[in-house]
Amino acid sequence: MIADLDTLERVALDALARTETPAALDGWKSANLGPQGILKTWMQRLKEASRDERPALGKRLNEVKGALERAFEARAAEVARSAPRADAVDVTEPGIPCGLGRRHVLTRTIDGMVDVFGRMGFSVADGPEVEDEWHNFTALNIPESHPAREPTDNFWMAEHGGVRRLLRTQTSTVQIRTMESTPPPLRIIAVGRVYRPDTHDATHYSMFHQMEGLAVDEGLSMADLKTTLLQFARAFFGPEAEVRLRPSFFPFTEPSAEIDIRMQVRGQWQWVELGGCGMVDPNVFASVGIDAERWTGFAFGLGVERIAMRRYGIPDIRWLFDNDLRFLRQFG
Ligand code: 2NM
Repeated sequence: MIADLDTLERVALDALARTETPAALDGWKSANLGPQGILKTWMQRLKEASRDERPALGKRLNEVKGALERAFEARAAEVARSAPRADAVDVTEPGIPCGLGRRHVLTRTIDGMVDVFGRMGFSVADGPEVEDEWHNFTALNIPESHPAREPTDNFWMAEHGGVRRLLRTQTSTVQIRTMESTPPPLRIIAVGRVYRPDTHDATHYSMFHQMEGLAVDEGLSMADLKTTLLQFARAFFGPEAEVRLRPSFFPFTEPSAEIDIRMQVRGQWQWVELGGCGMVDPNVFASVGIDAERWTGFAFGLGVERIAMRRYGIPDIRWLFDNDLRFLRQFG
């Protein structure tokens, strides 16, 4: 019987030495030290042993039990130190291949436009898409009664601190904010999303992108405006591009004009309407506290989708926002 206990101890310690994981340790523990383990069986046998054998057997059984318990604690500590944790990162595993992304065709267009205006000394200004009436309308010389303020033409939002707010309908809000915070001379472009309720079709979407430019300096004229637009057109659409200004009206500029650019579209020269422009109205300067007797300014607004659609021959604006990668993958 004592010899059997010696064997038990040796076999158990051998098995323990071969455990590598917390799960294997648990298994070993319940097989040997657990309530249904082998030592429990031996306790049973001890009771059945003869009166002569019992003291020596009991002593040895206690020794073995103590030895296995101590060995278990020691091995558990070793395994905890060396075994990989469940949340550990195996740095030798092959990585998950990640496809190379690309810029959206609108981002690509915007980057190209920013690059050209950047080289003419314009820096990029930014502002919020949720605006108040002052920055979206009032400061831009748009009267209280103007139809542009109608609920059907705007995404009006809940009042905030007694101020009516809406999703901006043009990026001129950024020009107003910049003029309020920065004294002239100024040369900025603002680019971003604008929102107008519209039924979606091939040429309309309730969200689109604008790039607006503003220069404020002493002695600026329509000639500076037109040459700036011409430099842009030539850099962006090719050296043969031309610019035509057609008289128009905007509340925030006087005089105002539509911008047409003559460019080649699939081998055909044609005039394409790309936006509007004009000399900043003195009322706008008054709103932002700029002295209109000393400073003059020109401003223009260009539609980013229109430019991208012309440039890449995209016939439907909705394709830009469907997130269909089969379409978007062609660009960028
Ligand atoms: C356009 C057309 C004409 C414009 C005016 C201003 C500001 F704030 F300076 F008065 N920013 N942008 C402007 C002028 C925008 O978009 C079609």
